[in-house]
Amino acid sequence: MYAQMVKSTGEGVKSLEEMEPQERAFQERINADVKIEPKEWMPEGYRKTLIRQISQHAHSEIVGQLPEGNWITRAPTLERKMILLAKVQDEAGHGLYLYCAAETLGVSRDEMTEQLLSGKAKYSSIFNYPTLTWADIGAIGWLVDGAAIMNQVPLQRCSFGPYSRAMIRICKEESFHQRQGYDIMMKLVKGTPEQKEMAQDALNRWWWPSLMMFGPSDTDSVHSAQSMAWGIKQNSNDELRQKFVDQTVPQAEYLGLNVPDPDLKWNDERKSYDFGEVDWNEFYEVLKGNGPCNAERMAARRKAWDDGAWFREGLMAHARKKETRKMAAE
Ligand code: BYC
Repeated sequence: MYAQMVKSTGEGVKSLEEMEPQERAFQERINADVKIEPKEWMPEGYRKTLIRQISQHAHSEIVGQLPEGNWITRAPTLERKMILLAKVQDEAGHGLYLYCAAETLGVSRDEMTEQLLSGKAKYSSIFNYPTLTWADIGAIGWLVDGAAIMNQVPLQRCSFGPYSRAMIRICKEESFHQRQGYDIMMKLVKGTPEQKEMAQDALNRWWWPSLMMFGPSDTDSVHSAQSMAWGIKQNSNDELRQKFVDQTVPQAEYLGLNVPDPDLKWNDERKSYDFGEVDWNEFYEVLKGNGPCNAERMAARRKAWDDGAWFREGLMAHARKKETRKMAAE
């Protein structure tokens, strides 16, 4: 597949013949499924693309703690509270592995944070929506983690070693998260009519934003062709969105809930669902910072960064002291 992509000179992707010898050798290693490690030579564009994607992925994990964290104190039972706490903690862990993977490419964690706080780096659009009821925690686990897994399983085969290895562990944890979300939805649909209504309302609000997580349509995706040629992405945004719809619609049917899309219809010829058009205007508005919670999320991250200043200074002072003692002892 990569070889084909690389041969196609469409969409600005260079063919093997057009490459300088060093770049061609690099591309041939990718085509042969050899992992690229941090200290090896790589084209500057490959490095930049990875820093952009991995850091944005890391920011998403960190910002993603906020909508769910909102329900930790209000989870309906002690067991649900413990599970939610553990899940939110897992997201923090994912953010840390991903920041470490990006650091191997020569960018510091402080620089990445600065890019997030200045608005230069994005994070997933999905986390700019509010969590209004407990059912939203179920819908996030089921749909948001479900979409994340669909996107991230192929990233385990990413050509860059540290990202690929981080994704293996992350995917294991995400599948547990997805099941806990579905479990909350199962409980609600089997509960009172009000609880079932709450589950339906959460599906209504989270369905379309979950489809937006896969990014713009293939015709509008600026990075896909090159990222696929480099083996960073294995599938296009539309391919993964379709797979997600095909996997999730039967799960909604099993729950007895209606997917809020009047155009959703099984296509027997394609053995796949046809579905309605995503509201791309809403997607781009959220990306521009105009979603329901963008300002709140950024304010929370800025506050966390400012409140943590004394701790970062303490750590640095401790490291300097240890270094001085070590040098004195030598
Ligand atoms: N939100 O050319 P395209 C999770 C941006 S799950 C915001 O297709 P690419 C979690 C894109 O960055 C979520 N921005 O780009 C789950 C680009 O802008 P820049 C995180 C988006 O990179 C549960 C522009 O639109 N997952 O963490 O080839 C609990 C053009 O797009 C979005 C990942 O990040 C969006 N939805 O493809 C807790 C997975 N979509 O950068 C946490 C890794 C697109 O040029 N990332 N944009 O300014 C990817 O797989 C890819 O980066 C994407 C986009 C599929 C997201």
